[in-house]
Amino acid sequence: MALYLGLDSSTQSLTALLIEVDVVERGSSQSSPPPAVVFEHSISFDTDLPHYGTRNGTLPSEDPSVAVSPPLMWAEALDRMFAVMVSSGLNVAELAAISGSAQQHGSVYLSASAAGVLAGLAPSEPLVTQLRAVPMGDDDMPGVDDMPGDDVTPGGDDPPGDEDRPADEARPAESLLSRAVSPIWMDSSTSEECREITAALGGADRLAQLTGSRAFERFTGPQIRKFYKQDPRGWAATHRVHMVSSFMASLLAGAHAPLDPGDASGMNLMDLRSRDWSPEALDATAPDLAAKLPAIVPSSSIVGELAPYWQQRFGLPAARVVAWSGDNPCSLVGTGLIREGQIAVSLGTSDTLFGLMREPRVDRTGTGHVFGAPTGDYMGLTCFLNGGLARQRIRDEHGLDWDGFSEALRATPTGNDGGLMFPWFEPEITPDVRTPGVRRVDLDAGDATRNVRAVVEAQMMALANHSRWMGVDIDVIHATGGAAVNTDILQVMADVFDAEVRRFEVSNSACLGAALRAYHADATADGRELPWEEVVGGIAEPVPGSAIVPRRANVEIYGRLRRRYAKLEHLAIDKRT
Ligand code: XUL
Repeated sequence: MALYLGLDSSTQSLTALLIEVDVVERGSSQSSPPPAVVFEHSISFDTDLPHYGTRNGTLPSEDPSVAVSPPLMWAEALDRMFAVMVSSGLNVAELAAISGSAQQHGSVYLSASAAGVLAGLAPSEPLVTQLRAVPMGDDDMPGVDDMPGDDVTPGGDDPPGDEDRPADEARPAESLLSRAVSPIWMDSSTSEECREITAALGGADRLAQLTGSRAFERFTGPQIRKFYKQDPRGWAATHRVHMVSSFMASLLAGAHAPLDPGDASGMNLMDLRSRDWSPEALDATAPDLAAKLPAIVPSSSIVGELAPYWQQRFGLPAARVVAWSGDNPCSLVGTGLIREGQIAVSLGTSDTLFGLMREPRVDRTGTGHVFGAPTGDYMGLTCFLNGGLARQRIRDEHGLDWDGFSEALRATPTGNDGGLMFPWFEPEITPDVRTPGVRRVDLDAGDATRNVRAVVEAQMMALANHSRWMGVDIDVIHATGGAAVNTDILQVMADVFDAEVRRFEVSNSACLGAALRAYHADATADGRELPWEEVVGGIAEPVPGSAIVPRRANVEIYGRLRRRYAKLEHLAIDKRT
């Protein structure tokens, strides 16, 4: 038996999931038992580590466009997680490999002393105490003697002499960090830097073709540029910029870890085709950036072994540390999407569609993203803001509950007799609609049942139309998220996409994906060829018997309606922007 650990460092929590695999049986026959989940645990940053003062995982900020988190909180959570895991009674001596998933786009800024601190971690002291300690003779931390004490949150008071720096950019007390805080994916404060990078790269389309996405405020390149512009001294003191993923892997390996293409593609800095840094994009972002970034390695790379700190403090073996990736690439594996043609649609507060792509095709409309996939392929991802939010607004406006919502859907004909809606209750990401407002065509706003059908049909047609850029012939959809329990909504999805829809119950899909990636990388490192079908088989699979098949007559109706919807959407956007 072998244990594989997947960790997920997300915005609000750190989750761990261990799978047990009968590697001998698994290597010899296809009928061997699939991997089984034997441990799952979550640590909430706000409630379990309240001394960092986060709300929903981020530090309070007066500027609503700023979203930063304390990176030492993530490190402390890791330490706590191992303590919980080893006291669970599992035979941790069987731990063979560890990988991880992390919120994408977040960045961690480390000083020149970080490599020494990481390599010299003593098992007798908690991790975070050592990361925070100031070694003697450290001269790359100005005013270090005046630093706030351990009991001050990183986002707290400015140290003396740093009056001009924004509060959330206070020079850190920690020798390891050259910046106390990490900007994360919820930050939208870099519009100016997005414009500058876009101009330097010759326009949004060119940047998207090169890196997989046009410039987005939350992407790491614009965030790095903002830091370099606002705090040149802090930038000069930065020796290594890690993503959350490679920072966490570095803590486990006790050395600077490389980055995988899945997470590196969320930076506006990686050349999508070469899977290496784009010198042009680096030049457009900040000086000396090439020297400060980790190397990019394939996702299945072993980046080291568990550092002596973890082995000795927790009685763990020298398990392999596998490159971490972003949460979306990990979710691709965790939802069993390992061939082109399978996609996932997550129906949550917002709706997200993602799937594997063999080729790096890029969205010319600039709303979709292309990331590296853990399989060595690519993945496309498109996010629709007015998802569950819009369904709920319609439900509430007409005084319905979810059963009533379903009844309304069943009571109305496919195509809604021509009644259409553009449900932009909030500014929409896909398509890009900055000024919100719901638009209706041949539809009375007071007609409850037809508005229910209109919102669902609109969302499914938008999902289908705005995923065409992926160039994927979709045959199977794994539907996840709260609204995936509603089979009436899933029937519309099947009919609009002309694809079979299967319900997928995800809990911790990113974390499961990370554990499965550890399993795959471990086998590969041993020279065993382990097909991805075998990795996900029996564990990352849809609910048995949940398949909903498209109905021919409805597919034909939606084929025509989708074209009409696309045309009217253009007109509606013109009126909104
Ligand atoms: C993807 C994105 C989010 C974060 C969430 O572009 O910003 O999905 O990865 O953790």
